[in-house]
Amino acid sequence: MSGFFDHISPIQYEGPESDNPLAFKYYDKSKKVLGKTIEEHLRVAVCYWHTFCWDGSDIFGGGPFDRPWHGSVNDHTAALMKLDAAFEFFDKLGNPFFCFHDTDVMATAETPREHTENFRKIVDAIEAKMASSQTKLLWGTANMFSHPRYMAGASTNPNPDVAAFAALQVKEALEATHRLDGAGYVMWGGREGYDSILNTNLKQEMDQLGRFVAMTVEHKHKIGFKGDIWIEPKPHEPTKHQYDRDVATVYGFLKEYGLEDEVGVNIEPNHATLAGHSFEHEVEMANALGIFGSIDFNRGDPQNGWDTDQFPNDLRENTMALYYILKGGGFKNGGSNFDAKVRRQSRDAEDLFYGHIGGMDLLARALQNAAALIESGKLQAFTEQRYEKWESGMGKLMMSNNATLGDMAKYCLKENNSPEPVSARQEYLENIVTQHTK
Ligand code: XUL
Ligand code: CO
Repeated sequence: MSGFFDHISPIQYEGPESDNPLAFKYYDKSKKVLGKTIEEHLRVAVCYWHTFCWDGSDIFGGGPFDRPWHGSVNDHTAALMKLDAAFEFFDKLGNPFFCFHDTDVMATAETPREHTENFRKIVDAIEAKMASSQTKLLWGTANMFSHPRYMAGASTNPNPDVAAFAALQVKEALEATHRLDGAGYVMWGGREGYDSILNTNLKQEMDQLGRFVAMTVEHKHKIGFKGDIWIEPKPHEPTKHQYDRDVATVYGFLKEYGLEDEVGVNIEPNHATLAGHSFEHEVEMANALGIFGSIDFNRGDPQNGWDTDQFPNDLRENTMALYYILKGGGFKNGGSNFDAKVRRQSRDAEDLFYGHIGGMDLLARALQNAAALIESGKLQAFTEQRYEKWESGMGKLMMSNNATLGDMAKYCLKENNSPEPVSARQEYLENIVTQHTK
């Protein structure tokens, strides 16, 4: 045991009446909900980057966090210390999964050879660590946005040598994810976008990105990785226009490059709201397009127009999102990754526990609310009834490709019917959600 969290005992479920801030009040992992345990439904993951890498620095100042596992230089010894801290944290929190970027886990590298060497060395150590832990890998990814070489993008860079470095990173990270038995692989296009159209060949960059994602899919099949690949939409930040702005845009991109059956989406609520959407809109859009994959749970700040990555705490928002996740069949390879960071003034290691305990309790509650909404059947019944006329008559003929525009017009004239508007009952439905938000 490395002893970074000696003062914290393993987190237990104590129930809603508990006063213990270091206990779960709702995340009763073995409780059954709609035939599966809460743990099996949610597939909670802790992310490496915000939790173990970030030192609390922001654009105005250095890092105030107390992180004894951060070495003075990020060499392999420091990477091993961080790994010890991470698995001690996982073992105490009891999260079944974790997620990482290559650069989160490894010693800093400058050249391609150094990158490969340092990354492979730490993947060996992660594999050994996982052998004596219950925590599995939800997904891996490559960080192709922090290093200045990626200033103008990774695969969308004007310089193909930068894309080649990105290819090396993705190849290594995908192979490591496969080796560590990850359920998925995420591609967030950190700087796959542009700041000014004046210096950008948009079509060329989109084609580069399309080919790069296709090469990643080809490599997945070549190495026999059976997990999923997910793109993580975000409208802007760091670039002004990110090519993968929201779920619908990503779907259009996948269609354009023939990848819609191969790649899904990892949805993040703070990215959804930055794009002007609600979280549940993005989930249901992914369901409708058949590309729902995984979630990076967090929240933004309604008054701040950027990606604040706070731990989720809005019960209604998450009840709604989980309702649409369950309605779509729930998580398969995906899960609930907390892409969330404690605030800069929450400097102690125990604040990391408060953040995750709160998030897991919230999701457990939201899941049970969502299950109750599914079981009541009221929202579903109302929506089905609203569209039932499409199951017969002219509606059915149109949707089965058995009517032309002329046929519809002829029918309309024959019936000579001016349809009466019908109430959509929004408040009635909102009251049902309120009644189930407990
Ligand atoms: C950035 C973001 C990333 C991805 C992984 O906004 O969400 O952390 O989740 O690269
Ligand atoms: Co994310």
